[in-house]
Amino acid sequence: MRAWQVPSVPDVPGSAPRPVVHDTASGKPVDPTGGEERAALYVCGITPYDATHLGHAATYLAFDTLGRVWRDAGLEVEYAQNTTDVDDPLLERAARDGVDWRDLAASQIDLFRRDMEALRILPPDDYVAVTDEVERVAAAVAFLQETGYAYDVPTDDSDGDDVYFDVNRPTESWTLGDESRLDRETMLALSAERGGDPDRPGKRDPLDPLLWRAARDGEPSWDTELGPGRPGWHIECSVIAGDKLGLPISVQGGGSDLVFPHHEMSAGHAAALAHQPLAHAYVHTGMIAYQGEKISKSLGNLVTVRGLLDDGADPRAIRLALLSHKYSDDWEWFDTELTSATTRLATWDAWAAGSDAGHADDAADVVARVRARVADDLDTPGAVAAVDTAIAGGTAVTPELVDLVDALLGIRLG
Ligand code: 5CA
Ligand code: ZN
Repeated sequence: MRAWQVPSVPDVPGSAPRPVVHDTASGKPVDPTGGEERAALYVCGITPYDATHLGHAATYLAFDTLGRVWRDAGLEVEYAQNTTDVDDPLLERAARDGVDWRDLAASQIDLFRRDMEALRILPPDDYVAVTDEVERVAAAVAFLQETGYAYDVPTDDSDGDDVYFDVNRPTESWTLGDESRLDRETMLALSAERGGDPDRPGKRDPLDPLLWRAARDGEPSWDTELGPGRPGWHIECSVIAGDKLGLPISVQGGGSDLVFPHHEMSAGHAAALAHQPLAHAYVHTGMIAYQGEKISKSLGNLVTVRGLLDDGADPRAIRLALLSHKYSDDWEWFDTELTSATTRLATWDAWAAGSDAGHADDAADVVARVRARVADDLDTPGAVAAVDTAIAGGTAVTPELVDLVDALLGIRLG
């Protein structure tokens, strides 16, 4: 599927150090490329049933930053992202609003593309709709059935059986809890909250996740080797990541609400399919709140990128506001975030437009400091502070500094 327009990224002489990022699975900072010259990134994409909110924007911006730092460090980056264009929340919203689920998904994906372009987020090389991968997912589920990792659960409202993953069947590269480091009680609670069905009768373990849902009346389905039905959630990301990037990938990314069950189960599926870990590192962004609660399509407390742009916000200021927070922190958006970012941006723009009244030989130090900050677990607040300090200290602007701010922070000054 078409992704979105690639923003220009200037080449800056020299290079960033190879970045380390915090890996949820090990709890440690790691170089997820394992020292290779290629980095493979998979980021979980949107479920397209409502507008891009600031939480989404912050998450995709964090991985955009990782891509930029990898490039600046001289690595070849391959990036894939899915869009969950068939799933319960999308179908429920389409039914509520009396629209075709396909039209709803197409319109929201279009909006998302426009928002990503406005924010100058690097697009994935492969932007993959789950509805284009159903055959591949069905083949993977059939393979898991043959190899004993999947089993059927009878239904009373369909002609076919649903298929579940057996979390207790051992693999060499995954055991339940490996990637999330959570205890069973927490896993049960999160599973119920986030799309799982621990109370479904007939499962071997309440935590076993759905791999394939047999066709129901009024629900979309595809005729496949498993019979008519549609993919479960976690398997889509394992299959797409493996198919587009090859396993193990460097980073499996998304918001912290995906740690369990989504990334845990995606890793389990990948291990059962390929006898490989899904990823060298599982990197998670914090949750952004608004009016005291996590911003969420289902809660409806949305601050959307589109809304801010329509109110006249400079997209660079939205970017700068988000970059002023550490990607892994949970934080709350206040309307003042945008006013302070707009003020900061005006200072940066004026500096970029100024004549060299300061000492130009400081510029190389600033370049090195900004590079070091972003390479250290994407410390963008540190990088922003380094630019602030340089300006306050009278560092003269150079074309190289302007290019660096553009290359690493995605903000074109002047
Ligand atoms: N389609 C699935 C992933 S396969 C999904 O979670 N879609 S989503 O539309 O609900 O979320 C898209 C991305 O935005 C996910 O990485 C999610 O973790 C992240 N996200 C959602 N809400 C927030 C928030 N309030 N703050 C930060 N990130 C968020
Ligand atoms: Zn996903």
